[in-house]
Amino acid sequence: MREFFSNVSAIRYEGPRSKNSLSFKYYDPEERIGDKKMKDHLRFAVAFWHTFGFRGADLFGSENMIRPWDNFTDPMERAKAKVDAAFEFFEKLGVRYFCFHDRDIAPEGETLGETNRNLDEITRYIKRLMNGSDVKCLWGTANLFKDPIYTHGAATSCNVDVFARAAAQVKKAMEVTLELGGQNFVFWGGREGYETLLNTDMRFELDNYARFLHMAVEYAREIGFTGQLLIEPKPKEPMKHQYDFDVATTLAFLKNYDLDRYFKLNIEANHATLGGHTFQHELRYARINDKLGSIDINQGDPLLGWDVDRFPTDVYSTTLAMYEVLKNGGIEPGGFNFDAKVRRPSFEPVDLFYAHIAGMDACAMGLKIAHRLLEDKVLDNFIEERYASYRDGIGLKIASGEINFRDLERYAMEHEHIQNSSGRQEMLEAVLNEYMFEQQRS
Ligand code: XUL
Ligand code: CO
Repeated sequence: MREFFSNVSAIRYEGPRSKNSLSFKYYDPEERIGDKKMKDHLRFAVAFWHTFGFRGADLFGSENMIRPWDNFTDPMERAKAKVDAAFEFFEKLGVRYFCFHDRDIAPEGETLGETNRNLDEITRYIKRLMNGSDVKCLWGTANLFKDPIYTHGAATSCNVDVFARAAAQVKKAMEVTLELGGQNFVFWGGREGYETLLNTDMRFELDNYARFLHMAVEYAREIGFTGQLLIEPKPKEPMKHQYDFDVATTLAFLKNYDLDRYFKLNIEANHATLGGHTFQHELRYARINDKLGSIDINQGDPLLGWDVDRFPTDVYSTTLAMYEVLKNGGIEPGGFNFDAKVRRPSFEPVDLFYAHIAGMDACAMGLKIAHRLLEDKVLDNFIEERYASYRDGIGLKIASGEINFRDLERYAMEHEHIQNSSGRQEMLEAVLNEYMFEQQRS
């Protein structure tokens, strides 16, 4: 097979003392953390779009990135070269999953039929490469936001022809995902939202969105796609307001339309922060509702108010994220998709390796710290103690739903002297730091 990253060989675990930047310092796939090996906790996936499709363009500048798999004039040849580069990258990095949009992997033709035939040909090509490796597909999705036809939305478009086209596209993307053995299928409502309510029938758009998702559920069942169906919340960008704003909004929508039993959520770190939440908040909200399905692992920038999709290097954030994942008992069949892109000045192909290594190591560090926090029950014990008053007496009656306002008034009159205890936030933050920096308390 042709080589696109000839200056990089397989990335190995060399431990924290290694000075080799093309090695893992913390991600040791074979290391056992609790009941599983690290590689089974951290089902990392590479995103086709950012890693092999992003060329560095921004609002002010054109493409600047060197990508040797682009050097083919025929679009199908170029698509195959991209797949070759991708598999070389997966193998060298030791990542076992990938994620893709339909339009990431194959060029569009003159007609929908031709586009679908292109997709079929590339799907066969990918399958052939998958056969010779243990790389699997974490999830597929349909790109319902790039084409100008989706100007007013896809499933929430005011134009019925667009609704039908979006359905046809999801139908095909689902077939391709099934063909590639995808373990999940994602819906990110990139243009499902509005720019102004002055021209928007919000109720009708939400009803249509739900009808669309019900048809998707039905079609998945019909073709035997048994993977997890996921919705990826995001509050804004590209639309001013997106309907799947955050976890809470998305759950309310799913429940309203009787869709909640079919879907879980794909939580993205930078979408959480765009919505005014921490990543941990979104993971927690999904987890306690049994809806934590998969993760798009990246990070925002506190100084920038849009979706910057940086690689996750903030270990505080990965620690608290891994804490939720471990509490959830893992996220399989979901995984950790690097929905992240290198910065425009990091334009060399080797930067793709540095970026993923940085992200994988930060997740591994977070996993190890979160595991120790859980083993020692540092936060669990504190929280348990904090709510102790609900474990007996009147507290237990409240918690088991056996009391009313009348009884509570009587109790309150007999207990007028109320004493609260400190929440000890700063103490707990210091404890977290001790665990982060491995200075175990004696
Ligand atoms: C956009 C985003 C998408 C989805 C898949 O912000 O996160 O890449 O993950 O469409
Ligand atoms: Co995403």
